[in-house]
Amino acid sequence: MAVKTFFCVDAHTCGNPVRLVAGGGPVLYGANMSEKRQHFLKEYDWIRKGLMFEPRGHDMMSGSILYPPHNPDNDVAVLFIETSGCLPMCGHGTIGTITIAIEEGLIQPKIPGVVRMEAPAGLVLIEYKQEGAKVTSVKLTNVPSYLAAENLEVECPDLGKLTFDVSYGGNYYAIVDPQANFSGLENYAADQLIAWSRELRKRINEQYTFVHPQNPTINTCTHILWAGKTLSADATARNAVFYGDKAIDRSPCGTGTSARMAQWFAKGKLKQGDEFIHESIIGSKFIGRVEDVVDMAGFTAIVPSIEGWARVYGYNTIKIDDDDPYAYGFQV
Ligand code: PYC
Repeated sequence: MAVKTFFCVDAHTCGNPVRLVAGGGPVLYGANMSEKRQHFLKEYDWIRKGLMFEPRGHDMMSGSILYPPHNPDNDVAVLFIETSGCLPMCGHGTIGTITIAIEEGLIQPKIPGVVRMEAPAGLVLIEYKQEGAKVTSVKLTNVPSYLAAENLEVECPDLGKLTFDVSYGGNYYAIVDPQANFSGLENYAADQLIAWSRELRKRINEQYTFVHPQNPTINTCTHILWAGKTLSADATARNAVFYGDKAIDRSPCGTGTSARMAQWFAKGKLKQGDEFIHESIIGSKFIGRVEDVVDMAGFTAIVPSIEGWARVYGYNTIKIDDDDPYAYGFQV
């Protein structure tokens, strides 16, 4: 019988959970975070399942584990763990992780106010603001993001044929804009969007292939972004992002916002320097901006930044005991 103990700090980013594993994470091998992510998935996925799924977690749970950077110029390397697996990049996870790590003294950045963070998807540059001990905002400059495909079609249960674009912002997103068979996210129940998303994602990945031009381990459309009308006048757009099997992001979704900005940029609806205020299903907001435009292996990509906030709310020492029939979680 084995019992493993994890020391976690729990927070939320604009409403979506972030559980940072500050103690008990495994030693991983690899020359960078992408290789370490593969090692974790092969040997230690039980940790993710035990900490993310019920009964210790829930459908929306997501978190991270900190590692030393591989390049001494950087401050930290991060593995993201979620109900959906280990994402190459997670925006709300980054904002929460950096807030926790700074407030709890888990990292000491070389330059105060700046963190160079290695994610499996690549290097992410972060600027954060502090008032006393509290981190009040985190702005991350994400990996290059690009529109991968336009005007694809898929048959959706109940709704019929939908047209969608696929865009990359650290993960691949199928973006469903309002159209004849879909009148906007505000007109449907979240449970209904979730049920359709599960089926759509399956069908999209059966019908189409998406492979990151520089990292072939990123090769699936994992998220569905449903678009709709904004709640507040100052928001540019609103989304409901589906991830995992049953989750709709409560935050405006950092990688989803990056993917959507790349889509808008490619369609001429945003230009370099423009701000893009993205609203979540609960009305929380991220401020996005097109910082730069670069060539990424032959694709025109934007370098997006995302700014948001997180609040730390608790300390959680969690045991995973082999003897517990639900040690590795369950899903209903
Ligand atoms: O903020 O990038 C994000 C994210 C991905 C899945 C949930 N949140």
